[in-house]
Amino acid sequence: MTNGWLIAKEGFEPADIELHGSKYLLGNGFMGYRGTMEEYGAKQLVAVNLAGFFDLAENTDWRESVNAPNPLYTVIIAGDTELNLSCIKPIKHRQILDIKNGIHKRETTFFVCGANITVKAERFVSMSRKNILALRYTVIADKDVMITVKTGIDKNIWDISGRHLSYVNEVSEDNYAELICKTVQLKNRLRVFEKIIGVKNATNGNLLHIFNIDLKANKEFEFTKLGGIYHSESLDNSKTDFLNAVNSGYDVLKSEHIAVWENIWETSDVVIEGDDEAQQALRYSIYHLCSIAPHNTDRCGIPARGLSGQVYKGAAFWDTEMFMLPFFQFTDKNAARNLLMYRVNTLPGAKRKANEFGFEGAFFAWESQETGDDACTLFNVNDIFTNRPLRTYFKDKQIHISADIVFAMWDYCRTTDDYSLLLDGGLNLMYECLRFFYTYSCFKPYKNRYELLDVIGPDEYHERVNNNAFTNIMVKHAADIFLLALSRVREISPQYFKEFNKDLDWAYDFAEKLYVPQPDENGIIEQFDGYFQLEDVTPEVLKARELKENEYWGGHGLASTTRTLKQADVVMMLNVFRNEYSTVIKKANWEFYEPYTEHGSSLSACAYAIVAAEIGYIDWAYNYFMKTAKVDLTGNTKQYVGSQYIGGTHPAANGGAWNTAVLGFAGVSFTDNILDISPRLPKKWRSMKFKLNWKGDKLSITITGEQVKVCGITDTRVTVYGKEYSG
Ligand code: IFM
Repeated sequence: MTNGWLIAKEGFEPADIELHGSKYLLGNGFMGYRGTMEEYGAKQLVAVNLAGFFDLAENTDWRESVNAPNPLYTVIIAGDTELNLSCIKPIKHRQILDIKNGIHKRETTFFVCGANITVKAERFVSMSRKNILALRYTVIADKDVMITVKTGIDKNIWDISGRHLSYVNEVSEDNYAELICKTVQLKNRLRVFEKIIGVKNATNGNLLHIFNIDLKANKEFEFTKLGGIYHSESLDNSKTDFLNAVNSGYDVLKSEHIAVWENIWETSDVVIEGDDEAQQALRYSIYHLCSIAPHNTDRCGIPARGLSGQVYKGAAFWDTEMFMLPFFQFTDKNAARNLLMYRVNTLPGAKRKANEFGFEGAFFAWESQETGDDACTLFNVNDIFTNRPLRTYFKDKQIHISADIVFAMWDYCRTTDDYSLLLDGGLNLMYECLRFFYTYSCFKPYKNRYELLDVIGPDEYHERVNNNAFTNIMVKHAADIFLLALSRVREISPQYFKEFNKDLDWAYDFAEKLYVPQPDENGIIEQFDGYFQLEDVTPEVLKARELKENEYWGGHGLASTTRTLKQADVVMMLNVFRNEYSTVIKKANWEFYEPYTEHGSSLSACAYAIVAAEIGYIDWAYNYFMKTAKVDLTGNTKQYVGSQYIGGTHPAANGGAWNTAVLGFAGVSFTDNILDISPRLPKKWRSMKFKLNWKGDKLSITITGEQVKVCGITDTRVTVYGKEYSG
């Protein structure tokens, strides 16, 4: 199994084309290149998905991320037959993703024209030069055979909702092709380059190079090619940048790329001894997080389906802050800061949204693109019975998003000790979020408390509820955090504090009097007002009541009048506020809510895993961990909500896998000044080793059973099972 570094599949099933496109994804934060074959086109879901580059699909009001034309397109023709894996049954086929080095490989043997012709291809999306993709392509046959190679830039790529690009100019010369496109609505430019190396001039127009090769038996024919994709600020020097890459050549680019991945793994790998399957799944999750992190920009978030396509419009949700950020803040401070600065940069959009709904302050987009205006539509799901769009209230009522962002910012500051984020707009963002919650809330004088009415919590099956426990506690924390952050700013920059100068009496009152639902006499926290009165049925019962597969359970659907919930809600809250609830309360709620939870979102299992680890239900924790960590390996997730396609990669679950391993099993938790490690490893795990950045210290942690060794502490404080660590 090579220590979990290779994801490999022998043989070919046409039914796997879609799953493998996501499973074998390459990415570098700027673009994602799906795990498709070089000869594939739109039908096989080829896409070069671009981060932070959005536009309308033609003739629709649907704004989504734009897919670029494919500069790595290549196909072999033997006789009259195109060697296309999706059309011809191969003799042999193997697909490999080397996650250590971020390299995709395929090897396919076709029997055509009386010869076994084997195509081998290796490609990568450069981690060192964000605009560059590279391909090495080899053909060999066991008999002499004439073949034709067709390679170039292919415009025939996957677009979920319609065309995004029109073509302004095409150049095809000297084994070089260039395509200038513009987006349909904003007319933003996209420039795609391609150059083949290692063949005589073979340019044929139409962005293609076509050449014949007299292939001699058992003699390899090989060429390399590079692609370049540029938009926005990277357009300026695009041709020079691309030609520089061409001058460097495939091998140099490949070594640079591998060197960057080596550095990434140096800080982010988690080594598990005793459980190869968990090791591979966890590394694979980390691979995805690192492939899609915005390494070079603070202008885009991480889409809910990573860079695997246009599902969920390429937008960022609370997934980033609540599920992925812990990984980045502990292993890659630069990426974590970029993600949070993206929220600072999109604050104007959040203010426009609050204003649109009649509130003050900042109401962040449920689905956030480049401006922070909400891409979420009022009709998120199509009814499969009528095929009519269903009104959903995610955009209007999932207010916890603003609190999630405040919470994540403070965690970033506390773990990295980088409070400068507050001065770079973070404090102001917190203030605006709090202002929004204050104006959204309802003060009940007879109870002397503020309440949050008409909201949706993480469980999206119950819309427009009152006092959702998760939402209320998140907002209460956001209020406390803002006041703490304010004191911190007073210490680090009295000048900034003086200029900030706001009347804040209301904020103190709100923080003090916001209602947070408490455990009842059985220790159970009611998910929202009236939840306990709902029909007492589990997801299995609802499944049996379905009239049609993929029927939507939310809105006015099957789950709305029952206790069945889509995803961890109260349990998510116990996971986030782990230091605030006793083991008894955690156990009571975990046991109560678990049977009602459908896990209809890939965000759910990790919350159950982490809390299970904390309360000592290690086998449960392990099962939920594996479900989370393997989500993109098995592809066992919902593919449709109503008639809406929601497939692709699941970076929140990838983050959840790391969180379960490090925060759950290794038991890492922290307060303002102390990092505690209280491990409870699954039985099979003989040891676990990982690195964490803690307030500037680069800690190396090794856990063997209950023994913990920490290296790298300078002047920070670390405890193990609550006792100060002394080495
Ligand atoms: O953010 C999630 C939400 O919680 C459940 N539906 C899918 C979204 C994107 O992952």
